[in-house]
Amino acid sequence: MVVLSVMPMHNDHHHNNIVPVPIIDMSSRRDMKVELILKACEDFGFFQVINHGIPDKVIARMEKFGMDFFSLPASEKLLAGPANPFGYGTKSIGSSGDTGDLEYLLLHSNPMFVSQRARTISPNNSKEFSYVVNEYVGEVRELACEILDLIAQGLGLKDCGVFSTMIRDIDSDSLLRLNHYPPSPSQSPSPSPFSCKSTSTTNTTKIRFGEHSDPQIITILHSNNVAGLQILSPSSAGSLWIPIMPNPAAFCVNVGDVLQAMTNGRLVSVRHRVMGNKSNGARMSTAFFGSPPLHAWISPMPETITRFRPCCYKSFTWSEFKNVMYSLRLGHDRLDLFRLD
Ligand code: GA4
Repeated sequence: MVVLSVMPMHNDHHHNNIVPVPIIDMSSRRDMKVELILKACEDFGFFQVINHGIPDKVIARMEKFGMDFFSLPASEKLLAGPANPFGYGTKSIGSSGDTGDLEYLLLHSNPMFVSQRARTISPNNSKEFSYVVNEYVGEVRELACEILDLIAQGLGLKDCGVFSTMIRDIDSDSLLRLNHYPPSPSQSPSPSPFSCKSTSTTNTTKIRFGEHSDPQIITILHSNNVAGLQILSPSSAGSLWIPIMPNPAAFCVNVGDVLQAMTNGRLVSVRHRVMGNKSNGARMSTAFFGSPPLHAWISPMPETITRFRPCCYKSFTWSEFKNVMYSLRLGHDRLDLFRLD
């Protein structure tokens, strides 16, 4: 069965808009998945998957480790930082001056790097930490590959494994990021029972992680039941932000810059952000960023170049792209620098 969810818009300028964000049932027929996933990637660069086959236990174990880590005293967490780019980070994002209302753990997904990091992140339990991370990464990587093979089929590519091969490569530069957005300060301490002010109706929204696109091929994100993620509707001329309802039974999937380049702009690397408001609790999300190896060449696939869609991106290596991305701010449209004019 394929379900399309209908979500209300909360946007200053578009009060009455209803935008359906696709939810795709991974247990449905292959041809239906191919069609719907491709359309979702063209229209939104984003969709959710349910019945994905990743055991709840694997997700729960990963998230428990995350929550236990973020509950430690600041002095202990700081021993696993600063994030440059890997390790524990708080407030600062990247190295170009961006900040957010969160703390995070950023890890390279290669098991060798995981076990090195485990020693500072979980000194008393490093073997178990590595096990839990490797198990989680193994599962989400497979889900990413399954989705990428369906996308390649939908695009009619001769080599349906062209994207998944890069992520499965032993030298893949894939990452895992755990984000913890503490409850807004206004929420705690809890209001006095004698106070006559109502706090539940105040709805000041605050940016917790600023607007950006993900640089990699594909992102597979899981979150707890706390809202905050919004995507920018690619079809709107102005800024039309679509709130994504949290659903712990689903994974969010989004197209990254590399997939946009390799599909010659047919699939869109969606801009997204995380907002918080006074009624939010603590949000935790776990994102897997499926990446090519550093030396891999990225160029539009020949099948995506047509008379109506001439080649619009230069060829570049992932390492070249990474150097550019780290030199720019979070919200920069970095892929634009690789456009052919
Ligand atoms: C955005 C997506 C991932 O979270 C990330 C981020 C990375 C970082 O936090 O180190 C970057 C950002 C992200 C893109 C531009 C640069 C690099 C922060 C930043 C300002 C881990 C990634 O790969 O790119």
